Amino acid sequence: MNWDNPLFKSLSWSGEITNREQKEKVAKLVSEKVSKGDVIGVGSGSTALLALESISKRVKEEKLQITAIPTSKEAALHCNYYDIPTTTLLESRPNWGFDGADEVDEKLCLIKGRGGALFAEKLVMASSSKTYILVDESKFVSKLGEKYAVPIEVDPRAIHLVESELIKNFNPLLVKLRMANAKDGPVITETGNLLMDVKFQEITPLMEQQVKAIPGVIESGLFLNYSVEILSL
Ligand code: ABF
Repeated sequence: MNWDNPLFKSLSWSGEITNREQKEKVAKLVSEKVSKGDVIGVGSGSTALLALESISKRVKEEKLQITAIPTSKEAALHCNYYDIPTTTLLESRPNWGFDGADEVDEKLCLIKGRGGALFAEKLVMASSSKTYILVDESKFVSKLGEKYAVPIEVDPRAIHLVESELIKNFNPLLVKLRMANAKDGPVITETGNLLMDVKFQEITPLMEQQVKAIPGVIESGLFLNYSVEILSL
């Protein structure tokens, strides 16, 4: 694949970046963590993109050699855009990583996956001894789930089973299949699965394992006990 093609360059980021100023400052903080030779897990989303941009400046200025393990095709494209070589979890393990989040509580538990890349984000995070979570102040919550539903990636054959098990076990307030739009139908993840957004009444410490134990659930956006450090202002 020739990532140098101008077509890919134009694909860098088309979405609007909210709280850009704060995110850029946090991005700069993470760029200071980079050392020569690091293998770095690269998260998805706008904050992770700004972090990558900031890291790429240091890499160029100081001629640091680093390798990235991207958590999505979007992140892989961005790495290529910034001339940062990539590898995979099959070939290497990250020394550390960085990623964004949708919600963070005081115990450093997270909800992630609004961008739909939660499966690879969790694989990379679980493979890293430390992940910096980059957030602006809008991401802090006193109770996990207070703003966002929890995304759950589900094998398409299992959507009815997963829905009924979720209702039976947790009596959630809402279970919704994530739609791209009415015309295109549901969002399909990079691994060919569907996403259910689930608003739970309460999120308890064992819930990540309990949700994952439902047959057909590939992964959830609950990141309840990982080695993370929050970088914020
Ligand atoms: C990824 O990007 C996701 O897990 C999370 O949903 C989202 C956060 O995006 P942003 O940094 O744009 O708010 O980290």
